Amino acid sequence: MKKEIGFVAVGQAGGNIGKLLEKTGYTVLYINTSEEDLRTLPDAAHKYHLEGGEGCNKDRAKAKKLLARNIEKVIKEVSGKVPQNMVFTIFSAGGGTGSGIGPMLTDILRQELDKTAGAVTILPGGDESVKAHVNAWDCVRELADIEEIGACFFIDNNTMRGRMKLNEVFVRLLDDFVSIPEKKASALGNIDRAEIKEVLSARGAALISRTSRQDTTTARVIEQLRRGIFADLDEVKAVKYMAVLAAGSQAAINMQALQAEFGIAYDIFQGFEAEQTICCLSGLRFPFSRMEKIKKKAIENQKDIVNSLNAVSMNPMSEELDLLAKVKKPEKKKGSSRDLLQKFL
Ligand SMILES: Nc1nc2c(ncn2[C@@H]2O[C@H](COP(=O)(O)OP(=O)(O)OP(=O)(O)O)[C@@H](O)[C@H]2O)c(=O)[nH]1
Ligand SMILES: [Mg+2]
Repeated sequence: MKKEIGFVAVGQAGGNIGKLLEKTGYTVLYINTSEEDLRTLPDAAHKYHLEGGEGCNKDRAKAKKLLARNIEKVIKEVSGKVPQNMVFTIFSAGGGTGSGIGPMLTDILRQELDKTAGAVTILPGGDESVKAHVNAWDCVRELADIEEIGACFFIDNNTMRGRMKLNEVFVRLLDDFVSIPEKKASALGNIDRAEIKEVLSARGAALISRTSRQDTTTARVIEQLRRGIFADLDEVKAVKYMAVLAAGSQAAINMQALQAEFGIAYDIFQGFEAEQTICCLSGLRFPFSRMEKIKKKAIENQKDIVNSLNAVSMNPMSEELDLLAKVKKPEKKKGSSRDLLQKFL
């Protein structure tokens, strides 16, 4: 199953997560505007530097222009290096390169290359800059506008302290879910490859949780889905698929209770007798409530920022200090050099 999903990692955060996925056995193409960022990936099999780029210092527009300039080469690169039909882009929403290019590229993968394209995006932590929040809002707005997008994982930097730790937790969760068909089969029921693909193809947000066998109760699974590494779910309940591989029999997880919590699913896939419980919900609403908080954080500082920028661009030193303006100047007499000579002689 690992061979059936490819990744295009854009920007620094994308690269950090891509690196872990590649180590786990997935195909990853890294794209960046910064050669320095790409140099932090010495073991990467496929890297592409956008010509003319030297990093985008959180400037999304700059990143978009660079993608536009290189688009033919990028499409060729993706078709050559990432042959998988199902592809996920990975990028942070708060930076410049990944945030600017990520949504555009996801749409292009879908439309130009006819791939099933989902996204893994990272939301900024509350202690990050106003610019990071503004970028995140713009990025997710663009992502939510893509009609035929697949599953989108919103990793939230607010949920855990260490970013690298967050990356590791995410990669393990995704790999656990994708590897379900390779696990020991149960006579009670299994989740197959087609079902995994269907779950990951659903438009909307997605969540994955893992619960140990001894901890497996419906309440605990709900808690882990809600308090994991992903952005808080939207207040409006909506879900398309629920895939639950349970550590136990049919009685281990109460699907009625799960649906009462998250909404009625269009379809449910279940497997049993696993070593641990792995649950994935997809086709959820985008985390619009969380995005409203991001917008609030950006706007609450708007007045101060506009004032600062104005304060710097204004020049209050309007008057000229012509101290000697009132000193009487001697009248200039005009005379010929011959008259002057006469005077001094
Ligand atoms: N979880 C996580 N977040 C990260 C990581 N690296 C950066 N971030 C977050 O990503 C945002 C910064 O984006 P980067 O990915 O560094 O930016 P970029 O895409 O390289 O864009 P520019 O450098 O601005 O051109 C901030 O919100 C960081 O907190 C990472 O490895 N893991
Ligand atoms: Mg960067």
